[in-house]
Amino acid sequence: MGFFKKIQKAFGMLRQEVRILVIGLDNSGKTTLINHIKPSSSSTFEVTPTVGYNVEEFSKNNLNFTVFDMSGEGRYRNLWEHYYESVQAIIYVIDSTDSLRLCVSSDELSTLLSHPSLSSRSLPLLFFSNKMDVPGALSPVEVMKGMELEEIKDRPWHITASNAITGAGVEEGVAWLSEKIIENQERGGHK
Ligand SMILES: Nc1nc2c(ncn2[C@@H]2O[C@H](COP(=O)(O)OP(=O)(O)O)[C@@H](O)[C@H]2O)c(=O)[nH]1
Ligand SMILES: [Mg+2]
Repeated sequence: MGFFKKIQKAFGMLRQEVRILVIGLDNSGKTTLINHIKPSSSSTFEVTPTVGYNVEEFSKNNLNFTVFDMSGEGRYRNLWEHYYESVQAIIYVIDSTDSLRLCVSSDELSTLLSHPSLSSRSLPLLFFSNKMDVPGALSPVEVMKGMELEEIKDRPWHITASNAITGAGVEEGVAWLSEKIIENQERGGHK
């Protein structure tokens, strides 16, 4: 079974549309990851209206993925904030070889989670500690510490190492996420 089919099967219990936001700093591996997840037949929509702002989207049946680059400057933040209300889960991609920008990524995460549309909802958060194949990459535990993920106590989160090029780790992460989305919808999605 193809990966996308498996995702759809995992989400098959849901009648509602599922929107997943894929976010993280530029160069973390989001586009590569999403290209790995999406079925080859799906229509993809990509716009790059201006340098520093990039959005990609694909949907098939009732599964929708939206990908944003965080510029680290917040200049374009208002362009994606309106998506927050309609998402059921967030995939946060971290370049585990980029230890220099780990604190930037951590700050962006804090800003994201304190947004009014997200702070009152217990959306599951999946972290990919990506580029695990690169020698010298931080381990998921090191990324977890650097990102201060243990401070997140009010929503389910999970971190897993991934290689977005081969897809290693992606399936495990998405399986965890689909389970949490289903649990959340059964509870009504509130804290
Ligand atoms: N070695 C390795 N390279 C990766 C991995 N994921 C992404 N890349 C590379 O990192 C660069 C940035 O990836 P991209 O998906 O464009 O990042 P985005 O800016 O977050 O969309 C590209 O050259 C990718 O080929 C990975 O898991 N391992
Ligand atoms: Mg990209």
